[in-house]
Amino acid sequence: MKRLSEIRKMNASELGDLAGEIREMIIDAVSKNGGHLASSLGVVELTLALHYVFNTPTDRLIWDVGHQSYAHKIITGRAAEFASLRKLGGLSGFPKISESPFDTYNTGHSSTSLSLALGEAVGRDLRHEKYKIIPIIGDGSMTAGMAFEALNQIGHLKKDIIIILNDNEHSISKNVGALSEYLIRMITAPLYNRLRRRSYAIIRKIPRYGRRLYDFIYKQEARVKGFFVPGSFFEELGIRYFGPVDGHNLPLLIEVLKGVKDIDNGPKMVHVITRKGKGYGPAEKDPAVFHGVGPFDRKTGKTAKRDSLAYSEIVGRTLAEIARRDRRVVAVTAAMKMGTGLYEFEKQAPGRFFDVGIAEQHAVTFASALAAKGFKPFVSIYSTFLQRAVDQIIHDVAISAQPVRLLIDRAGIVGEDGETHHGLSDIGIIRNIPNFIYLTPSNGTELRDMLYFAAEHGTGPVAIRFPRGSDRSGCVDFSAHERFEAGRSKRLSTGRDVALIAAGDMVSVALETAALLKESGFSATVLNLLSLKPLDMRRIEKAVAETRLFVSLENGYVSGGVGEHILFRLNRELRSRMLFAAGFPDRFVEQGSMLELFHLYGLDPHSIARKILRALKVRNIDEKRHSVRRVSG
Ligand SMILES: Cc1ncc(C[n+]2csc(CCOP(=O)(O)OP(=O)(O)O)c2C)c(N)n1
Repeated sequence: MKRLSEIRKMNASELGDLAGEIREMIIDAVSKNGGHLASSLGVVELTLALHYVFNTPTDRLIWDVGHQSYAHKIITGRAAEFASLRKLGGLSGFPKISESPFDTYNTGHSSTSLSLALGEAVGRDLRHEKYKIIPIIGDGSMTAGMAFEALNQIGHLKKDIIIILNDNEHSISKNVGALSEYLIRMITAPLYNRLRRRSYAIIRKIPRYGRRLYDFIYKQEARVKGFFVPGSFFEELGIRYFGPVDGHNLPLLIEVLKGVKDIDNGPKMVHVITRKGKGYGPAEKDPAVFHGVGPFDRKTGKTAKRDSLAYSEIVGRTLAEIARRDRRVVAVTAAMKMGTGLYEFEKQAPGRFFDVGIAEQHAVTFASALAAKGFKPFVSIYSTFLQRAVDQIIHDVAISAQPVRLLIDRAGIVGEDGETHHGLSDIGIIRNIPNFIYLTPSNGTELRDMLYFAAEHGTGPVAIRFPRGSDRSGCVDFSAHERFEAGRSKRLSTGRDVALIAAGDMVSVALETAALLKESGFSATVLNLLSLKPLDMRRIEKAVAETRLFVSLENGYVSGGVGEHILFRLNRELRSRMLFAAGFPDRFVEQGSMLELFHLYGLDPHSIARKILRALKVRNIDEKRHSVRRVSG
């Protein structure tokens, strides 16, 4: 791969060839490692144009979410390592400060780029520095409240920022939330027409490309009118609007960006139209599937078939089933209807399905009012994104004990997406909010039972946390469900030496650990907690009292976790039997496959069994010594 200084000297046709080469590299790496394919393919020309026109890294590109930054990584000195994308110890799938000076901020969650850009612009100006700041935000990310909070202040402070609005009409699925009535009014409004004339006048003056750009805009206009905030909205906020520009026409993009770069004062926005998945047929055809995708066959575009059902699919199917019988059940997603499995619910009850866009805070408060109106809202959000809505969970749901059902998907480590995406904090957060019932299944059947329980529980909020991936038992009976009782754990085996008190997906680790211990002649009690709140203290105490040592196991941070809480609730004598709390330490966990990470953090059955065996053997020796001393004394 050419160096950036050489790329900046290339002519149009060389740049075009380079775009093709970059696409090849992206498709190749993602087909092997998985990743965010469609978004990254969509911005190859835009990325080249930005680095071509701006003096990066002195000028600062801020990629919103950062999932589309693959081309950026390739042309900023990381081509040789690109095959390690998302691997343990390899390149991150998101911008990462520690990786390169071109990566300006650590990102992964959406809609932070405008706030970062403004904060940086204020800092730059206070320090009398001179450089450009360019946030690149997608039309999906632009729908989140945080982006609007930033726009509000950007228009007010009028700092020199160049916002690139990357409009591909998609969030993960088709973008939602069009303020269409407002738009219709806007399109006919005099301001819009005035603005349009001005934009056209600027664009037509661009040497060589002006005419073509003008024609493109003209053709796009019908479509742009369908976009929820055409330029006039931004203009009203004090942000100069340019576009729309064809995001795959490199020479044109370069000219437009050069023109806008030279306007020194105030915030500007360049509206760029791109195609998600551009250059790879299957991804263009189905951008939602190729938004974030596992390894696939690049010839056919087919992903590997899973042999067991994902937890999210169990949620989607079971809720669709419950909704068929109960018309009060409604489902809410924040732009993740595919990932959360709720597309199944949408098929069953489209009128009771709500995709609110990337708006986790709104999703929770919206659901609280639906609950207040007598409906049964299920809100499914990934653990990591639910962090956005902690105040809404406390203020709008818990205080008034609204029966909102929170489905906390991708709880625990998630693997290759790394630090920004692991869901390690929800136990510490939700367990400490009054009024919540908080459950965690160890398999799909238990998840189904809990969903039925949650649908019927009408006196307060219920949260259910479950991990990324599949129920490994692989056998979920969709024709039946059993009554579930909150606050009751399940004893899976009885032993004398150690009690393994496990939550959620750590139950299978506990069972495997018990099997390993058995091979060495030790027996274990395994307790499946099921309920993180209320805790089944009676059974926990009994299990601990009947064994010599105990270990808690959870897929979350130890600090603030359920093991710590159990320890606090036990009496002094039983407390002294805790050997360790298995979970993640107080640090941000890197990327890697889930198996690798469990191993790295000593959370696989072999590592856990090894520690327990060491302790049991030491105790055996101590106890023998004691009895020898007692006999001889
Ligand atoms: C707070 C938060 N919620 C949800 C997500 C999951 N997510 C990642 S990318 C994405 C869609 C972003 O759409 P857009 O900004 O238009 O970018 P595109 O992928 O279309 O280029 C979503 C919902 C996230 N990263 N952060």
